[in-house]
Amino acid sequence: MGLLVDGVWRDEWYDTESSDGRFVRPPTPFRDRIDAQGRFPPQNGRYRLYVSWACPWAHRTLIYRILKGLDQAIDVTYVEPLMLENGWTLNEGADPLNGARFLWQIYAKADPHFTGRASVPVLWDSLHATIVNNESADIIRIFDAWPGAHGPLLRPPELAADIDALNDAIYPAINNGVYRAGFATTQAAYDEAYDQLYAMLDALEQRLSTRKFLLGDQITEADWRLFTTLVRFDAAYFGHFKCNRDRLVDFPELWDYTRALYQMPGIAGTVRFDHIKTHYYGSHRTINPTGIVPKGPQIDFLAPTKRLSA
Ligand SMILES: N[C@@H](CCC(=O)N[C@@H](CS)C(=O)NCC(=O)O)C(=O)O
Repeated sequence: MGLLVDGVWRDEWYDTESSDGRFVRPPTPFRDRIDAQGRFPPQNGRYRLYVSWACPWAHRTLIYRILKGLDQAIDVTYVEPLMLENGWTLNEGADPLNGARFLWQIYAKADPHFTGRASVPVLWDSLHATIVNNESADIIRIFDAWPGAHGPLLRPPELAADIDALNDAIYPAINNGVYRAGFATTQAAYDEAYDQLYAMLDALEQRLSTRKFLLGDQITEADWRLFTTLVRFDAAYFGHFKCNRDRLVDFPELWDYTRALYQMPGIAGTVRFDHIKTHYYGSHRTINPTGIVPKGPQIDFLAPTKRLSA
């Protein structure tokens, strides 16, 4: 794990000393939009995603690529699951476009003086040889609005305010909350993250007792953003990040809900538990120095769900 400083790679773990042991996720630097009138117009075949199967943020973009029918329009390069001293790495041949062997090379190509973390996902423009956007929250909206994209809008205008409010509550407590627990380096920082995480999971368990999905019968952006964290919960966060008051499977509604989303067409193919477990348990050597990857748990995401049977 490391970062680029003025275009040069440095192997460094996250700094939590300056924040009382709290993990603070750095802001995302490339935030351009795809816009018919702008520098980056929508064009099939022009843009490429760099993603990890393991990463919950990158996973959002893989889900949208499938749901929106963009698998022919947007190519994908997958990084290897382990992220060690060189950061995310790529196998030979994995990146026919740029021939990168490390993800940081993509960032340095976009900006030879780049300072910051080389994270996934990346949406790359092959025409200008640069990064359009590396923020998953933006990339999924780019895909949602892509001309000719399949399916209903996942953030329709009439639900946008409700979706945003849910995202704003779920991101710090759950999506980033599991990382805040796992990467904490003081007891107080861990305790705070753990309490907020389970308070929000309890609230959502309650909410889902009267709703099929977060906003009712319709699946929206808020559901997919929550899903990528929930689907990893028992395989990675419960053990590796010490989020261990309850497993996902101990919450009847959340577990049924996660299975229903998993069973939507095309979604199971975006979930790779081998990458997820190898990445988390193998990469974070400050948390798991041996790098041993647990064999379990055995979870049946294909078990029937009441949400899809009615
Ligand atoms: N805000 C970003 C966060 C992406 C992110 O943190 N990705 C992680 C993998 S799960 C990463 O690549 N980390 C590398 C690093 O921090 O050096 C997004 O949602 O797209």
